[in-house]
Amino acid sequence: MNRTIRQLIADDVPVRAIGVHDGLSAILAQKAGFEALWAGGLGISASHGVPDAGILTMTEFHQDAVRIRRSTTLPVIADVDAGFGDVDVVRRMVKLYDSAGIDAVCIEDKQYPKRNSFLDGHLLEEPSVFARKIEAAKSSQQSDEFMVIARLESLIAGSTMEDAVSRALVYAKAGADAILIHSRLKTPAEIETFSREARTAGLTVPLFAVPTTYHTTSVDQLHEMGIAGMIYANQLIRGSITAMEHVLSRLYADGSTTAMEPEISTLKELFSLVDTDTLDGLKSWSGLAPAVGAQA
Ligand code: SPV
Ligand code: MG
Repeated sequence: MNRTIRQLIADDVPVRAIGVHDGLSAILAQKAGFEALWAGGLGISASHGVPDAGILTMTEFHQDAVRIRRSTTLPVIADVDAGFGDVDVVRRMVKLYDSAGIDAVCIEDKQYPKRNSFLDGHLLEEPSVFARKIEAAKSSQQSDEFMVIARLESLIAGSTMEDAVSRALVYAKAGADAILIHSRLKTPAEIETFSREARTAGLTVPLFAVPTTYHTTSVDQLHEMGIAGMIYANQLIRGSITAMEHVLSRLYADGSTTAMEPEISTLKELFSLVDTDTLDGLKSWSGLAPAVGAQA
């Protein structure tokens, strides 16, 4: 039985949530030992071949989060952009995600059209309007364990540290179970300052961060700074792009797969990852020779 995000945080275990975009990437992340999964908008959008700019619908994001949920037993944090609409949409969104067994949603305080935080042109939501979304989200959850993470984009949108800290207090008062503080500096300076100033100002909920640009800062260093959860949002899909490009260019150039065979997963590994061995329908055929190529 995996520990919940709340339990991990209570035990002071850093929660490393790795961004995944489908069932297979979720299975691989669980095998690798991560504590939680991030069903991220960038990865899921990219897997659909579209930009992370509010293009996919709530239904599409929800379906992919459910696919991730069903493939693993790890806690799943779903990135739900700015909630996909106003408070009424947020209420329905929470019901959909909570009833599907998703452990947490992360809602960001940006206005539509929301763009990925590493792009430009962000419009921050009014703190009071966003606080109502958090209240609506919290009042719509059915399971006690469900978490609503309020994501602060002040430092992404060029606003001040003071604004970030005051918003954090407003969102926590509205019921947020945790705050995600996002920064795109190359160092964790903003994260460290926010953590210190927010605590001094009275913030008590756990903090999450997204160490994409300040990647030289380790999990332990971030934990020391008061960060409970680290979201590695895009590294897995970036790595898979590199792997796919490598295989594609080799195959295109070589005209056969022979040279790359030692570098790619065997069919046996692939079958095993998705539990093919446990199929009853296949067991009844076990006396027969495997299909051609199945030993590869
Ligand atoms: C995502 O993975 O979609 C995120 C995290 O929201 S970030 O790309 O850092 O904005
Ligand atoms: Mg996102």
